[in-house]
Amino acid sequence: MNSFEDLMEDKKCLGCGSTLQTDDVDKEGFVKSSVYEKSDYCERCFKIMHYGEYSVLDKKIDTDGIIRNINSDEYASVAFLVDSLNINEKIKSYINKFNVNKYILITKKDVLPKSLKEKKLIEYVKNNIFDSENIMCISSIKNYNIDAFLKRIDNDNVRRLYIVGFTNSGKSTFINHLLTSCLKKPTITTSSIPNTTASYITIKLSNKLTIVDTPGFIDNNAIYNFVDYQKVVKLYPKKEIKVKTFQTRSGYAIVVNNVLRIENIGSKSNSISFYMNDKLRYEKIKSKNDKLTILPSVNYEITEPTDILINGLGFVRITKPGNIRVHALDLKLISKRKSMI
Ligand SMILES: Nc1nc2c(ncn2[C@@H]2O[C@H](COP(=O)(O)OP(=O)(O)OP(=O)(O)O)[C@@H](O)[C@H]2O)c(=O)[nH]1
Ligand SMILES: [Mg+2]
Repeated sequence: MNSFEDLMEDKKCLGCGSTLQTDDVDKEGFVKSSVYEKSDYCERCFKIMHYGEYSVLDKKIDTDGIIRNINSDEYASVAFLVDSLNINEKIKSYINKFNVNKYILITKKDVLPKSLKEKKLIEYVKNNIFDSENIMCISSIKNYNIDAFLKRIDNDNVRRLYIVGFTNSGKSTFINHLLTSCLKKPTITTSSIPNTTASYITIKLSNKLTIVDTPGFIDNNAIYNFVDYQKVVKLYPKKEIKVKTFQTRSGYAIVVNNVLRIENIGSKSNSISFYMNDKLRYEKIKSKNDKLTILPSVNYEITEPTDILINGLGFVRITKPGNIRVHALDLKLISKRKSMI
């Protein structure tokens, strides 16, 4: 028979997968001993769910360990979730580390403007990140393509599907949606702060299919490393983006909140389109106005339509050849790619 301690070790938080414990308030899985017996959730999950009070888990996610575990599971398939506003080359090296059957799900399609066609996204991922026929766009919130994906994995006889990807890519929201569609209660904690899921959460979705939620990989170059978490929550779009396009003559700049300044330093006018939260404050100013010039900057020579990515916020499309200067909170946030549009 198990001792009381053994039983205590076995009880897991339904929201984040941590083992519930009553000893250390600063460690994952903490609940007060008075409520341990009746708690299904740790205090952190409870506060996120009921009060919108966020605290970030102080835990280093063992990415290599997760990948190793999955690769050594002979029944494993992987769905690698990629946030549609944050498709960058870094993802490629992570996907390549999995040597099991793989699917790429481009998430949060509902936040993309309708003008950005799904075909373009899939083509971009296929040509630049992972050359496969197993790439789909989904939206958990709008129930888009979820049934089609379930049908696909059923046809492929997938038995254990690990949901992996960077933090905030929408893994737990996706699983909650699967639970709802199977008439089960959506139990997993979700939030737009990093590291919401702390450990594996295994859910038997049907007799044939088990789903495993995993802690998201941390990207040291993403916006949540540079802005406090309460602000991160506000920066990310919640609804379909209305693209903000500015015809910008040479000697003008666009400033977005206190985060980003994009300046036309070329000789000709350019068209600058923001694929990010349209509720942020966008201001067109003359270059001589020094707003945000205190932030570090990088110059880009644009020779073809280009997207400048601001990791975790979205991207800015520069349409015409020219020269652009970008000031940002940190230059690690910034990268560029050939425009996917
Ligand atoms: N608009 C929209 N938002 C989504 C969708 N899926 C997830 N989100 C939001 O994205 C944020 C992150 O979602 P989570 O499901 O917690 O992400 P995760 O990948 O499980 O994150 P970690 O557990 O930290 O690895 C939350 O604010 C969700 O509401 C979607 O389909 N559409
Ligand atoms: Mg999660």
